[in-house]
Amino acid sequence: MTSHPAKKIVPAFDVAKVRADFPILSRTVHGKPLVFLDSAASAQKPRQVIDAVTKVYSDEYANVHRGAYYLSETATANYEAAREKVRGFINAKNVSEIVFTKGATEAINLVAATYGRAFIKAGDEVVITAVEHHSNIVPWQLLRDATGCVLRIAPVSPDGSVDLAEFAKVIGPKTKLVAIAHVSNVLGTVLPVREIAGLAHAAGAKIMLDGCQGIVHRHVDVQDLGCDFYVFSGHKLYGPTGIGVLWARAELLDAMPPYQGGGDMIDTVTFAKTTWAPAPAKFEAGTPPIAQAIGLGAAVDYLNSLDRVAAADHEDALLRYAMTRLAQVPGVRLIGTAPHKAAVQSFVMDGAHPHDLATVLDRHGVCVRAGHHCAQPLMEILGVSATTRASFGIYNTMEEVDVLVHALIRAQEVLL
Ligand code: C6P
Repeated sequence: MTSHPAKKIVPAFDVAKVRADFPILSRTVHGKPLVFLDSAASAQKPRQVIDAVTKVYSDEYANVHRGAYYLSETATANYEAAREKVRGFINAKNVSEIVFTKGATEAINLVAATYGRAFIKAGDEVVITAVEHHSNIVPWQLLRDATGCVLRIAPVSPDGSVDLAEFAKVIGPKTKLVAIAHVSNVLGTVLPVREIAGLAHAAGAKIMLDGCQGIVHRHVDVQDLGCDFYVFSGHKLYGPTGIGVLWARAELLDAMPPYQGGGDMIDTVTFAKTTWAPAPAKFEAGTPPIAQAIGLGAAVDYLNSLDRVAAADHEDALLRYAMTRLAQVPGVRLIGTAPHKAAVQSFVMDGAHPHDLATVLDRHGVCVRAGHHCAQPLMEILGVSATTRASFGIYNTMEEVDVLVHALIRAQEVLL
């Protein structure tokens, strides 16, 4: 995980102030205060994002890049301003390197379908890891089926770490692309992505980072990370659903063929031949998710208004506290104890199915995710069919960890 740029030191993170920005956190569920511990699936939204989206639809809505009238020009300016906000947020060199997609899943499919089809041939190798989300497995299987390329899997250690020396063994002269998670959505492991980028580049390969979970918990500087592609979804970053980002180096986007054909991605069209607009328009066929992009811009503004160093420290403290408290519950086993972790914790409890556990926790107002977390191959390696997962955001508190632990103990009484 990248370290944060130097910022002013704030003594403590004001979580109460942050919570006040998220209207949903003051509601109850089953008569209990909401304890939302499923931000890795999708984060709640601050008032600032909700207001920004409402403003688009109530005040400033029109299609973008098309109309010669005031409202369309305003919508276009706001949409493009969101792109610039995202550029600044990840320190991309140029705004043309920011492609809006409908989410990380679409962004990965875009890379596989365009870069993959154009530059990866039969016998070439794509390296992923054992911890990947289905969204970073299946697109490469589709590419394998289409091209005859080979999918190689870097192993995961029992504690959830991805070992660099083991990783090096699956990279070789045939590797064309390394596509790996920045942070595991199941284990919370922070992968040594800078070092892996070094290995990939030394082998002459490109590297794509699935930043869905990574960008949520730390400062991301794509230039500093040394990657070639970085993707993420807006909805996990406190923004709306239906918007995601593909960042890629300009020369790669220039070389890649378009993903979909349609309006906005063309330069000229005749029945005989079509030429493409330059990136990012080349990859944004059709009317884009306008309000969603502007909402993501508002989420970026919101995060920039916080001290993100203090926010990350707060999340790390929550994780450490949760790991300690959960491990003390009899019959609970933590899944994912790597030394470098972000605020995601899976666990299993003897004699209780994760789904049943999640259902009982819900009666206490506690929202957690249970299941395979879209990582079935990882579940098989870990020897479990499912886990229960608590994931933390900037708005969670130590008291909520206590509520989780208390609810788990009550669940044991009900289920065992
Ligand atoms: N993980 C979770 O509960 P989309 O659905 O496109 O926004 O994101 C897909 C995705 C890709 N990579 C990683 C590492 C992810 O965590 C996710 C989404 C959610 O863990 C929903 S399955």
